[in-house]
Amino acid sequence: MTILKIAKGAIGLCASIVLLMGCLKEDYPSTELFTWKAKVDVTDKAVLSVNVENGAGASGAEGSSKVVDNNINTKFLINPYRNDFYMQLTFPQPQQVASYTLTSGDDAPSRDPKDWKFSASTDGNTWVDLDVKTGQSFADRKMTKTFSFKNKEAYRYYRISISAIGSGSLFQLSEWRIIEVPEELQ
Ligand SMILES: [Ca+2]
Repeated sequence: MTILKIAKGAIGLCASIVLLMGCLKEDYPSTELFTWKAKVDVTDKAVLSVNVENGAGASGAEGSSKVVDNNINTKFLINPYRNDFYMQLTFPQPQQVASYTLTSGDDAPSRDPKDWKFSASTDGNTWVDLDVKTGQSFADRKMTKTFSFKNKEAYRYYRISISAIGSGSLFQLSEWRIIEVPEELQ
């Protein structure tokens, strides 16, 4: 009797698992299957440049290279910060982008970016604002926040211009990543 109960229980459990697996199956769009693709971090395809560098240079311990090294434990720091400060990613070919992430530094929240605009350009001269943010804050250290917008155009140049920080004269950021997002996922 007990064995029968266990066997029934096992069959019931298996049925539940099969049902659950079915429910958890990823839900692909029923149309346009051939154009469907996941969001892709494309930061590594681009070359970073900044208009204010760390005193020890781009490859220094807290140089600009640390903001795109895909490691939240390293950071880019500038001293002093200027309100015309920007970071730019230049792609070899036009690249569609509709999302970016910012990861706060490991200490001193006052150094976090507060106001900024994310803009794009086809020629490096004429810029289009894709996202503008003001009064932002990061509630935690090494915290990654994602910002998304609609954009189906491909540009070679992307720039984030940081016009205000929390307070004080230092700016720091652990990571800036930019993400390709197909129009159907925006
Ligand atoms: Ca980093």
